[in-house]
Amino acid sequence: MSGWDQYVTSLTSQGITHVGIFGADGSRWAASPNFPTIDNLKEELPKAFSSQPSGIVVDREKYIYIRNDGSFAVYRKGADGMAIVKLNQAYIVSIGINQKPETLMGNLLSYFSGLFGNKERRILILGLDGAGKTTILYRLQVSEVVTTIPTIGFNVETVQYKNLKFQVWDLGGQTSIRPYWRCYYSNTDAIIYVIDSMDRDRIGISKHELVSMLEEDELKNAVLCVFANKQDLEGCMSVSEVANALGLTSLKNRKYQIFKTSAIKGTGLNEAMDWLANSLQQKK
Ligand SMILES: Nc1nc2c(ncn2[C@@H]2O[C@H](COP(=O)(O)OP(=O)(O)OP(=O)(O)O)[C@@H](O)[C@H]2O)c(=O)[nH]1
Ligand SMILES: [Mg+2]
Repeated sequence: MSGWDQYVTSLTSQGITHVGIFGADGSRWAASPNFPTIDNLKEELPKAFSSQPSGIVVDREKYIYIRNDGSFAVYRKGADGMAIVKLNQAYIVSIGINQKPETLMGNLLSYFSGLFGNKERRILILGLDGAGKTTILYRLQVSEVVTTIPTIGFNVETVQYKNLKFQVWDLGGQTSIRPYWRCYYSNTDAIIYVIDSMDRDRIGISKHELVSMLEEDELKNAVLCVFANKQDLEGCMSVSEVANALGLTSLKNRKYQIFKTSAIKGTGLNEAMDWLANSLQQKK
């Protein structure tokens, strides 16, 4: 199946009646079964985005122009809607029988914003004090190691990773501050939980904090990404030691993964962020 066929299949599986993808030269790249005939496709599609579009004839019936904003155009025929998206080299035409054009457009927009990532995701970075949370945040944001001081309160930054934009909240990890973590839980898409892999003495406390956090209702849909950090230090716990100590395998109903990272060396962070980006894409 080509990539275009996959777009068509995912869009029709979201309930859009007909989806067709056409090249700027009018050639058909992919279309759902029984995609209707559009007269003069090659001329009509560019015209849909002109300053004075007229109607578009589909299976001999005219869809009336409603609006276009240069990259999206909307048409309607009675109870049926049509929405057209203009890409660089192609047009995506969606037709919905008994579907309002606005609904079609909403479906297309949410599909494409998922693909091309305009939606900002909210991530919390949590973990005990000194685990490396703030170092990780700035490494992700500016690809540099910055000198940190213990965080009192929080840092919040926007991080663009590939096609996803993350709003990342880095909360201080000291004992006195931890009770405030829960003030930040609502609408969280993912948690990055950072472990100092050299800190054997406090891995039990870290597990306790993790487990009680995951019991919170507001976090029940949040994806969990554990960073076994400071892997550059000799004699640190291995990633499987950390996973065992945290009891990760007994987590129920939770999408999670653990990564070995070194915020100082910058290793493992991309793998972890790729996994997060993919998981969040699927979650939508
Ligand atoms: N060797 C090593 N040191 C690290 C690593 N990541 C962070 N550190 C160091 O660990 C110390 C604490 O890092 P921070 O990023 O301030 O820790 P934090 O989790 O934000 O701590 P709080 O703000 O107190 O909760 C700093 O001296 C960092 O340079 C790492 O991967 N390897
Ligand atoms: Mg900090």
